Amino acid sequence: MKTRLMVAVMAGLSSASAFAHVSYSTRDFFANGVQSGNTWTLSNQRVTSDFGWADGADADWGDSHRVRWARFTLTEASTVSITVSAASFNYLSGGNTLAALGDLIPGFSLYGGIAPAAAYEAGDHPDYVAHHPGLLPTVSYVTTNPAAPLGVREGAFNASGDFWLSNKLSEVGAANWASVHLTHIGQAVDGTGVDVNGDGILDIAGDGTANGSVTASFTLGAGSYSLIVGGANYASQYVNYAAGEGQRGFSAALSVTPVPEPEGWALMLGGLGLVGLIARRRISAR
Ligand SMILES: [Ca+2]
Ligand SMILES: [Ca+2]
Ligand SMILES: [Ca+2]
Repeated sequence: MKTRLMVAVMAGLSSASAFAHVSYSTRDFFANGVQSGNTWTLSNQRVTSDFGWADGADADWGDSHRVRWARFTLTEASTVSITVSAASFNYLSGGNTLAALGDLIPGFSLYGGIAPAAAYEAGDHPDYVAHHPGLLPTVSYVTTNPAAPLGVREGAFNASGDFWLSNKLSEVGAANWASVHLTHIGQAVDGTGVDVNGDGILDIAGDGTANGSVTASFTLGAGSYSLIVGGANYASQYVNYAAGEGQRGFSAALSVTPVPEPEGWALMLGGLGLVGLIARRRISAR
């Protein structure tokens, strides 16, 4: 409530800004930059809709509160395989047992970089601010359904491209703006894909198998990365908002395979060359 009030106040001061809550809490795959575990899993994760990720893939971006953020740090170049799967589970909320539905159509985006660590700086808004560089900040909308007007929503993220995050509201758009650049590396969607402009033509290809699970692999250098996970049922926000409000469950897994260093390749190739030399000598000795 307090947060919403503050957002309302800040929106009045800067109506073109969009706010984003970002938390990696409990979703840090490699907390200490160690990747030797090779496979890590996050279970019992929830998102507050089945469309949050897809909503961030259209022109007005999406509400960062409807997706989950995870992070990991690689200490060396690696191939990272990411799998996100729908999963139902019961959870406690306000003393009641509620169900996270297991019918999520999962989608995710991978970015280089992580959101600023400090959530608050004296005099600035405690939220992070998402922003187009060199353009007016964006505001994200959840629906245009006149039967359920929801208006402007706090929070913004770009599922299909780069975006910038800062926790210094006073600097947004200024020349000295201190911000973190999240560079879009790739994305993946379960099922047929997503039509984000309603023309009946898919704009984002799916993995072709609607089984509640999607996997994609990326070859990455050492560094820190953000993973954003959410629902890819773009149409549900227009036709059935109530259903879209339901909590959806998922699990996520990372599998990390280090890429051999150049010296490693040289040793391997050198070894092969030696084998070849021996073979040739044996042939010529006959
Ligand atoms: Ca949107
Ligand atoms: Ca699939
Ligand atoms: Ca389309």
